[in-house]
Amino acid sequence: MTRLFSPRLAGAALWVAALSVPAEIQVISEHRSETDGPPFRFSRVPPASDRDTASRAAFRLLLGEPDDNSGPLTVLHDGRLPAEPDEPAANFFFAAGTRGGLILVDFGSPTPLRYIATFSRHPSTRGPQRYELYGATGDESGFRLAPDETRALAELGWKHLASVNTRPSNGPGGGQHGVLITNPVGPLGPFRYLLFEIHTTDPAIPFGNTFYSEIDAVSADPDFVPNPPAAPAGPAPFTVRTPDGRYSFTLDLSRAPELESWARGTLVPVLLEWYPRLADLLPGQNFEPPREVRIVIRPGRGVAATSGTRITANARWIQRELEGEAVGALVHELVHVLQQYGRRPAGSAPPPGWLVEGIADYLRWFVFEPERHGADLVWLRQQRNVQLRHDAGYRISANFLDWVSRRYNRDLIRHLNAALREGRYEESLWSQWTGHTLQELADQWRSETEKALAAPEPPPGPALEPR
Ligand SMILES: [Ca+2]
Ligand SMILES: [Zn+2]
Repeated sequence: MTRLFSPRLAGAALWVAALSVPAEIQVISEHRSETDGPPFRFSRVPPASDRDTASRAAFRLLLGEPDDNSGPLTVLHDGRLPAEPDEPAANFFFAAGTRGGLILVDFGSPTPLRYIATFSRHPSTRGPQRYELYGATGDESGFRLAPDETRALAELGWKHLASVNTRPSNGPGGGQHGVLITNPVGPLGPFRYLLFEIHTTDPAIPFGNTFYSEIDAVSADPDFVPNPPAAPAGPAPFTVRTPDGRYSFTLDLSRAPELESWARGTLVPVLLEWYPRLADLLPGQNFEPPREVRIVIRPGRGVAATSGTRITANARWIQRELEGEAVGALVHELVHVLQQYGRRPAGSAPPPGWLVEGIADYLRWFVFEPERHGADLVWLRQQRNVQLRHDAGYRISANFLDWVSRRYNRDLIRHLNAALREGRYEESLWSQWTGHTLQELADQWRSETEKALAAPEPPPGPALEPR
């Protein structure tokens, strides 16, 4: 665990702050739960703005370690709020297990402010906000931008403006939080700098670092000319629909313009053909497949991830895999959009991860692109020391699911998916579907596959596994 604030620093900052808070400053906070209707509709905190002073300010991280899944600092002043209750990339947040950090906002010159507002959204403990806010012109005597371990911010010329803590007395505080900091008798500042000393909302838990969605600072100057940052250089997001109008896909390549022609020429036809087909393969009682899917391709880490109906993919990885795995990886994510196992009844057991990923890889490697041999015997032969564990996940579990489907029940995936989505999956169902326990199936599959792998490689010819 990284320690960001020495007790002396934090303590001194709070103590000095308590004496110097201007009595006029008001802090208003509002909290909406995800069941309160449209998100971020606060009664006193104004809506987020992309035409405020902060939208063109420079944001800098002075201290703290962002989480691997966090969006960049720019999400804090793009005027956008997350569309999903849990959308890591649309928020900025510090790494799990760390204690927050310091974010500097620089307006370039001293600016009087009508108000400052902060917004956050998370389904659980990372929803509430807890921070100390400071302002400075930069001309204070002894002014220092960044604090050190021995001197409190107030000793470095920073003026404490507000203490914010929106953590409710009961419950984790999931939902949306909005905070308004204002001075009813006049402007705040003028300040050139704002400094957010951000704390975890609960040092006792690893997941206490708030998902911050937006920071607004609105000028008090009636002549302030909003000058929002130039639109991203890349193409504007575009939407395509299946011919029947039933499903739509919005592709955001604004940060990966080099992939636009691949997306339009290669990816889109696959989405339009395969999403409806996969939806038909994963039906359920009273189940409506999501009709609107958003795909964001931007430089990032890893491969791709799905949250609700939003897929995020790493542009750098896609670029390397244009001829390889790029399309298949997105088909795998489409399966996650259709699984919607989050909709199972509250209180039911979470679906085993090996099945979630095994089904996605089964549909990808055995249904969408069997000709690539990415999870079958051809692939297994190329692996060294592969462990034939049915619950290993991804391709190995996909291989197991394919084997059981062909051997015992062509409707296996359909049954499995429905049970997982409806929250009634249990191991005994395997006997019902196949006449064998899961353990028996796993043993049979392993010994048959081992035998096949030990046999001499068949001569190249027609598909090894006709389907
Ligand atoms: Ca934002
Ligand atoms: Zn997956």
